Amino acid sequence: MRIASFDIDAQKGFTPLCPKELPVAGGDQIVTTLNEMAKRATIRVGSKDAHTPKAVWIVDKPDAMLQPLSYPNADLTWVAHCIAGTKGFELLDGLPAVNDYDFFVWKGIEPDMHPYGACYHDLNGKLSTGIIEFLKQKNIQCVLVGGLALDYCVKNTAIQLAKAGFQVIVLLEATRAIAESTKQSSIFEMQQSGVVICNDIAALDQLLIGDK
Ligand code: VGL
Repeated sequence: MRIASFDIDAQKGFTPLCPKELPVAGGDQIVTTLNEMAKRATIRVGSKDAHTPKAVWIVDKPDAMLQPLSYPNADLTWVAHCIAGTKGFELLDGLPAVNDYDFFVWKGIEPDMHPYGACYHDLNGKLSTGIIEFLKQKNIQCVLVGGLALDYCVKNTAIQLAKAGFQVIVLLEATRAIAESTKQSSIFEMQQSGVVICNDIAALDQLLIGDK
């Protein structure tokens, strides 16, 4: 089977290293597992949030977050995170340099577009980032998924990939959720879309052996 490994938004802005951004508990502890995951794949791809300080969805305080907006492609308010050129924009230490990935997506560059999934620049699955086309061109059948955060960008990317026809495996040890409640509902939603949820590398290896 042709396997790709996808590091979704594995950026410092989603970890306690950047407490003023969107610090996901344990977000900085996924690097070893992401690197192990990539050893099971022939192709490694990644994405980053690449936001502008002028984005329309930025609010100053965490308690003003998650308020609905009426922009077609920016649905909620968030505190500033992963602003291009800042520490929060950097990949976690221990991951490859961006240039060493086989394909890379920068998303959320437009001030009024805040996509979650890494496969499309908009919220409606219209404007491709090119990742699906790249994976298909490389004859990839299965995509291993990890990164940050499970309940937003990882979930949406996994579902987009499943809809595009890939077998998708989300490795829980390689991701962390912003909140426990949305973690459980996200796992359910992904499973409803045919995504396989796997706890750790040992379980992933069992699954991959079974698929051979
Ligand atoms: C994300 C919330 C806001 C994510 C991005 O990468 O999961 N979550 N922006």
